[in-house]
Amino acid sequence: MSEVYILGCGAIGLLLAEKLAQRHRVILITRDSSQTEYMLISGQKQHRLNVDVTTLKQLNKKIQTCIVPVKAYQIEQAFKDISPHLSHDANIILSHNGMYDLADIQANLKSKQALFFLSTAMGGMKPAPNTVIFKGPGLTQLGACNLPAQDNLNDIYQVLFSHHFDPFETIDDINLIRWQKLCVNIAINPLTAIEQCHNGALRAPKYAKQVLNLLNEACVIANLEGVKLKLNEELVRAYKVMTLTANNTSSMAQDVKLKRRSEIDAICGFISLTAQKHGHHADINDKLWQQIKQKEQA
Ligand code: KPL
Repeated sequence: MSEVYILGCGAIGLLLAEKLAQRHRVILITRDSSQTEYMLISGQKQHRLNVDVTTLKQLNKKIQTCIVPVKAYQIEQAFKDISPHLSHDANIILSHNGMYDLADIQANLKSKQALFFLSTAMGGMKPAPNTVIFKGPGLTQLGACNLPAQDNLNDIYQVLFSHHFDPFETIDDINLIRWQKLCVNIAINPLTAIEQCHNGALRAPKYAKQVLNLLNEACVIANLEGVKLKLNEELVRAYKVMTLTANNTSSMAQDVKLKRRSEIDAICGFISLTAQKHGHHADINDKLWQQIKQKEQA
């Protein structure tokens, strides 16, 4: 049994906490220490998560393993907050949608601190701040972002993820899985946010052209960046996630509905800006980026 800290109590943070708490001591680092009970609803069943809760201010010892499942635009602050509390050889596991440049974080790590990226297609939705509804299984993948993480990858997999996570993979090429997850989010998140529909609804023929065009642009830009994505494979992946999480409301659909900031900058915005960098256009991604920004500001 080890101790796992989770900074960020979003849907994915709570889904990870529930699985890890079956074998480990899980400590959620929250802003609000008055919230001490967290619940998981899966089908007709509901249970209380077996987790402890603390705040950054209350942390009084160095953390060995910390998962940081926050939004892409919160990573910088989250990392600043948690850094002073990490042990000199801590394992830090980031998990977010969209693309975020990890260079600054990597540059600020101590030489033995290991940085990982965890990508998951599990579906979760929070109907209340302390409750997550499990909305569908999905592949979870873990990869190393620096040399210490490469050395620890197998140990972290064995200790934390070899039980209760199914399907699960460790991955050599972290950049590839980040792009693959980006494609899933490009295909699903903005359209579900605009239509306010479940992920599964996007399988209807009326959305096929848009999904195809969005992913085609993403694959062209990935290839320009040296990442060999194939359109047919990204389409299969996106439609598979739509099916596995058919009843889920994507994180962006929830953000737009609740008038919260979404991750669109790191999803369609990233494609649009990277296209510009190469002297190209990504008009369909650009259009959805603007549409979601307008909804955020409304
Ligand atoms: O990552 C997701 C999200 O909602 O942000 C998917 C995989 C699309 C599940 O809903």
